[in-house]
Amino acid sequence: MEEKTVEQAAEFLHRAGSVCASTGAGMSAESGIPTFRDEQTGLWTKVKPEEIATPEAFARDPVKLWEWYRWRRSELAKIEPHAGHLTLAEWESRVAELVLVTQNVDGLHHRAGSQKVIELHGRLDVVRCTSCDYQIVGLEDLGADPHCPECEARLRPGVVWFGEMLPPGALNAAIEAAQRCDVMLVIGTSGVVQPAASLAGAAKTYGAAVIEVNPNPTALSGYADVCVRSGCREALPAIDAAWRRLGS
Ligand code: BV8
Repeated sequence: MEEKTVEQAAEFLHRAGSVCASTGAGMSAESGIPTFRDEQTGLWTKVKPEEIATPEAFARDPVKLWEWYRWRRSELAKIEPHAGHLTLAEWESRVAELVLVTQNVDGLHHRAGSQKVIELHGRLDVVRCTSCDYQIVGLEDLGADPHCPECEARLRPGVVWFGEMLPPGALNAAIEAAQRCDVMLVIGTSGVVQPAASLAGAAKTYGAAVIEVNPNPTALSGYADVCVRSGCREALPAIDAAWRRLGS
């Protein structure tokens, strides 16, 4: 990992009053969750999320889609947040404001202790009724084709599918945080999925310094003042150590 970019990132954070961290699947990769576009394992090799994580795919074959979510929920039960998640949680007390906006649906930021988390695409550990307002939180196995105990309609994963609107409150809060921040951290996202990918540009337009933490260049790299070309599990603690060397 290039020491220079780590030091530069620490400098920006040291001077920041407000920080927005935007995370994607690369944040969870080192906890063992496959990303969407990197080398895939298991079911990911055979499917394109944009084609199956949709209301149409659920209407067409709910049992097949539930098989995918049942597998992903079972995987979630086996994994832990890593040092990068813990570092972001700890940074909430290091700056006046740190808002964490995540595209991830795995809940790892909460488990790591982050308090101010905006989840743009929902959560895998939430399941809700397609008809009434029943919902259940947890990762227990609900079977192959779960139905609502209240109204008997089919249950669905509590995530936002492609083609579905994001939770309006979440998206507005994320845009405001991006526009308000002095530093935007873009961590582990390819910048493909909209409107989440627009946050980095919004932050840049409003004068923020943008730091990308990603081993690979992405669609958002052009906005970055600093690119830390490393995995976030190693990069975030390294930036933290450099920041501490600058004094609290
Ligand atoms: C919507 C939940 C209104 C489900 C997900 C323009 C404006 C608005 C919408 C659109 C638009 N253009 C197109 C659209 C439609 C669509 C879209 O963006 N399509 C894409 C494919 C072009 N967007 C939507 O439908 C959104 N809805 O806007 O509503 C609307 C509606 C209809 C029409 C128009 C507008 C809803 C999108 C939400 C989809 N749901 N998840 C589930 O999980 O089952 S998206 C899912 O995929 C994730 O949540 C995440 O958002 C995305 C994956 O992206 P990344 O997180 O970036 O992951 P990726 O694998 O791509 O990249 C990983 C990165 O990590 C890589 O760069 C890699 O190098 C890096 N990495 C790897 N290891 C590490 C690492 N980095 C650091 N450390 C490491 N160790």
